[in-house]
Amino acid sequence: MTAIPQERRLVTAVPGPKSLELQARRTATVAGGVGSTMPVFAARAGGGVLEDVDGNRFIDFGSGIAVTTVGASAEAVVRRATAQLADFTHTCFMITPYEGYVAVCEQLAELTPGDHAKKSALFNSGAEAVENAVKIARSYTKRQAVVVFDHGYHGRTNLTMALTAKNMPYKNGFGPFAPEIYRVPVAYGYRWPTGPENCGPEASAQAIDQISKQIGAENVAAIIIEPVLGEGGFIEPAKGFLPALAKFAKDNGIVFVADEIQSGFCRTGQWFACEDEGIVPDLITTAKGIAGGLPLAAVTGRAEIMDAAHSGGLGGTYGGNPVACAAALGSIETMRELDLPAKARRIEEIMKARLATLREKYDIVGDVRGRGAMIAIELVKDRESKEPAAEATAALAKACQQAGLLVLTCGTYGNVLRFLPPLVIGEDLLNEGLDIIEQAFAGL
Ligand code: PLZ
Repeated sequence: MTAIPQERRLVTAVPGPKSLELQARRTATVAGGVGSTMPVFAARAGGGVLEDVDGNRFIDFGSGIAVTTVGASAEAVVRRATAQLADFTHTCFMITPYEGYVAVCEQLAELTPGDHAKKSALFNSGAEAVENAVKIARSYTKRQAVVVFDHGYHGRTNLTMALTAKNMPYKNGFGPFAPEIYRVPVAYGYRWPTGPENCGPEASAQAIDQISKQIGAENVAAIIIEPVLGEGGFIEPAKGFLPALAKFAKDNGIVFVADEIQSGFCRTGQWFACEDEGIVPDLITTAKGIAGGLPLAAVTGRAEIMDAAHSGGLGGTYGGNPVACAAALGSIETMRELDLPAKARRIEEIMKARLATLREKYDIVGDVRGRGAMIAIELVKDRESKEPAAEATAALAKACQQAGLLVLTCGTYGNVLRFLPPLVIGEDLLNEGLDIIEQAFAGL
């Protein structure tokens, strides 16, 4: 699978001298608005390990934000992408099409929920896929309004900034934003005022009431939701919420869009997270895990909706690039061969058991949640007030990184530690990563 030894190894301070040198070059030439979580520069990566330019090896609990699900250099991805590179790098599908694009659309039709006729269009990034889902839904419904949710994240382009909930760092100072976007409550069980058990029905009633009274269902083109909210804090909408919204959409001729850019492609222990409650979305947006690290994104959905946009209305120079399509076919082949949904469920079992002990031991752990290999801890100053503990979260992430474990944070309040290991990570490394997390809590 990979030439990199699957072991953690620290041989210099973090960051080491070579990373520091590159950091100086970067500061001089890379725009300040582009941030990085880790102060080290990558040299190679594979399996569950990322090696930096100084030879330090980190256990990877980030997967480049849920992208390298099959590892950063999966054999089938490298093999197929390499062969495609040698054949041709680009023709532009809008000029002279090629088989790889069609083959990826066939895979998407087969793998996404529902047995209706499906079609897809391919793009470069998640944000671009979401933008196109909006275009397609508006064409189909001849309506304009788009409904999104508290804590939702959908990208950084102009339209998707408007769809994204959190101001800093995504939107601040970057307006004006696109019109006809409306935000309604989401079923955030841990923070629901009347408790998690009431959250699903109450939140869906509130959301539906707001849509009906403030927008008018007949004006709504699309409802867009992440079946597990990612950047907003790994929030699993309380049970019943997604089915209620999907039914409301169906009853009112609204296109129901599942944004599975982060949660899709085996990450949550199923091929797609919306399968958990049997949701069959009208459209589904995918990216990240689909192509093992190459830039590819898709909108997949009911054939009649996907065909609503006029011929030539959808596209882009690079959308469905042949090398990215070859990588996607390699990535999907790997997911099937290694049964990665099962691997994600095993990762959940191991992580949840160990994180439950952390919750017993430390009051700062307010909630442990997530599914598959999309697991998070929400940190609070005390369990009664649930005041977010953002500083402790940042300190814990830093302590883990210093000890050789790459972890990420997220959440509207910046108080969520999130874990997104590659699904091919070995159990020894997974447990060693969890040891480091335990040590970081002990050292708080
Ligand atoms: N929809 C659900 O998670 C990307 C963003 C990181 P792009 N999430 C990581 C950052 O700070 O930019 C994402 C997502 C969901 C859409 C997107 C956007 O995907 O490929 O980053 O455009």
